[in-house]
Amino acid sequence: MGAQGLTSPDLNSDDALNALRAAIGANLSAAVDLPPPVPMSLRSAVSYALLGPSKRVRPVIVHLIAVGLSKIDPVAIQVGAAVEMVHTASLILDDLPCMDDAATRRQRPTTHRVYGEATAILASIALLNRAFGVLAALDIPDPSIRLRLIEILENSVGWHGLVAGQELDILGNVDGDRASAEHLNWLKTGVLFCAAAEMGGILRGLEADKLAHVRDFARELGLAFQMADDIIDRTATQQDAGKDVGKDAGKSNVVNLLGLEASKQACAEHLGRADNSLVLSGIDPAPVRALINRHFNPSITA
Ligand code: GRG
Repeated sequence: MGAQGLTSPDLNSDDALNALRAAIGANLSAAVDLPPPVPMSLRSAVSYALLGPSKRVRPVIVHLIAVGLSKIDPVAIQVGAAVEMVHTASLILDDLPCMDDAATRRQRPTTHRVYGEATAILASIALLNRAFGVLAALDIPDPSIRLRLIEILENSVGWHGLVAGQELDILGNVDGDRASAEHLNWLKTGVLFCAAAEMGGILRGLEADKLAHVRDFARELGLAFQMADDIIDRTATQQDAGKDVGKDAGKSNVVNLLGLEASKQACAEHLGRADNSLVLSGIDPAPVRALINRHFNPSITA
């Protein structure tokens, strides 16, 4: 897929998003087309987890913030691929019996159910590692930008981000209040959304003040997305969600604390704040609004 597909006047935002998603998929596919000596089982598990049907929201966000939908930018696609690898690595671990013990993900049996727990863990580590390799090899003349991108992604994974969020999720919301539940949502989902958007903003060359608006946008979007995910967990069937549902029953997450209707309202408020911040950042909001209409409607389809 070249730039032409996205610039065609015949394409509306929805078609252009599909074209972008296809380009992201093609890049991910090429990135894990690994020759021997990578063992076949590992190679197969990595591809299975990464290339399963996904919305690709995070790499799309990188691209929309970096360049929008006017063209396909190979560097933005690669940065998005790195984020998607981290996200997929986290899903593999999240699904393990010692974590959420999930049977279905991305409309198929979870990676460990197909390849076994040991290979699933190794596939997750391989993806996590590869993500940083992709960033290190980016074709960007200024090495300080590459380092900044690596630092942002590292920060989103580690004990300020996903790993901390997962540990808190396992421990349960010990305070049992909305603030703690939202903090968990921030760590589990907001930080990676924020990293994706910030990396896109850096590729766009945004100044610090605009970048701060981009981070605010992504933080609110991430909180809305996790809320929508929790609403799906409560209301969707496994078939519609494409993954296990009902996993949050009894958890003190935001949706269980507020109830469904108030959660939908809160989700809409997060989206409203996200939109305000996006406008302040100066980035064309139209493509992002198209993405939100597709995936963030809290009435909700997965
Ligand atoms: C070492 C990378 C790493 C992570 C360790 C396991 C873990 C810590 C974190 C998991 C956190 C987690 C599962 C957060 C939930 C995020 C979420 C909303 C997932 C669903 O994302 P979608 O809907 O899924 O974008 P698709 O399949 O479309 O990509």
